Amino acid sequence: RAVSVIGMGYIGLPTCAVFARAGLDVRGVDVNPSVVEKVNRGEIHIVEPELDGLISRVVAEGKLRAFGEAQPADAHIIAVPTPFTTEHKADVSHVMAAARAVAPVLKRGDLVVLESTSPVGTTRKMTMLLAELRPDLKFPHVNPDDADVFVAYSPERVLPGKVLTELIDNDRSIGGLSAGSSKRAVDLYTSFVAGDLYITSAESAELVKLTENAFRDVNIGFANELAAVCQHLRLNVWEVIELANKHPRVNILSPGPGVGGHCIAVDPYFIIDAAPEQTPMMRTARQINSARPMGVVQDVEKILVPGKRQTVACLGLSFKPNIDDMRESPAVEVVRHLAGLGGVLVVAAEPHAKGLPHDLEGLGIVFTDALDAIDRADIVVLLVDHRQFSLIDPEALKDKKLIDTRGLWTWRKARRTDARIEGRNS
Ligand code: SAJ
Repeated sequence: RAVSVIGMGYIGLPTCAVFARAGLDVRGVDVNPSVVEKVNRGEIHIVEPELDGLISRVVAEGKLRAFGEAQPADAHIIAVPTPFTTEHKADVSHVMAAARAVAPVLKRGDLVVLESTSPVGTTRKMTMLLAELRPDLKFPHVNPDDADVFVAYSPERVLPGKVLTELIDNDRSIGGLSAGSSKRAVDLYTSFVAGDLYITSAESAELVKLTENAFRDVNIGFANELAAVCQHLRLNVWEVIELANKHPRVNILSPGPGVGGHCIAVDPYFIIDAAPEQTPMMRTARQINSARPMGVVQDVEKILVPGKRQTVACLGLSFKPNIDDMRESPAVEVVRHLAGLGGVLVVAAEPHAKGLPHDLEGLGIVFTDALDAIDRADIVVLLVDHRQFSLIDPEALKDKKLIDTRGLWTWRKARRTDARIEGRNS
């Protein structure tokens, strides 16, 4: 069985790897020639634990080959980005371009699966485009029981940094445009997925994916609102959350300097755009979370001594802990604004990077290691809860003004270990 994966990015490339490991003949396709060359050399262009070893093995075994153009196959998986425009609308042009590329190589009996996070209705629209380009084939959006080509939507839901395990273990929803399409997609994913597969409609599967990330955004928004409440009432939000979470049906997420990454801060807009009147809560969560980086900057401004030149150490630049990805990072946004404040020297540390990201270059920011940054600082702002930072000796922080946006140190200081009276279950 041959499967072609269009788009060899953060999702497409690991997907190629697991299909190839399962014994399928995999043809990876990408518009970027350097990605194609790299993969064919058995190398990878993204950072993901254990992916490099697996790719070099399946390429060496001849199970994965990369191409610049769409290839004939029995199944075609589309895993291209769906960014959003400045008006917060989904840009599905890459999906449609991938469909245009696949259309000429489609043959009777083929399966097309869209995996890209997409607004509700995209799978159907993509199928209409395919049908327009290939009038000689019958597609399932017209007559589900009489189709030559099968089409389904099946979103990925993997966590960057754990992609290879989550691809295998997570359950998946499969939304076929027909019962036959769902069945074909189930057969395909069964080759490597150990989790359960749930069949639904394409539209429901599209909304399920968006809902997962919107749910997380709304819940992080709740945590950030609670942090503002606690700041107002001079209470420790980390203690309040930890104690509230002792309730068996309460599970509050963590406040922070904002929501970064390429999914959670984007996907809610796809729902908001489709149902603007029905989504005041998702919109508010987006506003709360997007305002967080400036909130941190204001917290720093409040403790600056007027008229005195001060050094602010910023610890962490990535968008979440223990990874190196600094794109769409709220920490980077905080650092950029702090560097623009008069009388402030910003020293930044990111243990997972060798230097500043491009968008922070030329702003007079000093890049150094965490201990040196702390040593030089009047104010220390913790922006990412990297494991390394939790090991910093509190002595080093003794004389510094601290803003701990992730509760890595503050909670420890405030923790009243003697206030726990053990119950019979302990
Ligand atoms: N964050 C908080 N507080 C929290 C949890 C996260 O402020 O309690 C922040 C993080 O620091 C980060 C951002 O939110 O800046 C997003 O991080 P994340 O770890 O929650 O999620 P992502 O973006 O790495 O991956 C998400 C996952 N979705 C869900 O957990 C519902 C992943 O499973 C999806 O596959 C991925 O989006 C995607 O591709 O859609």
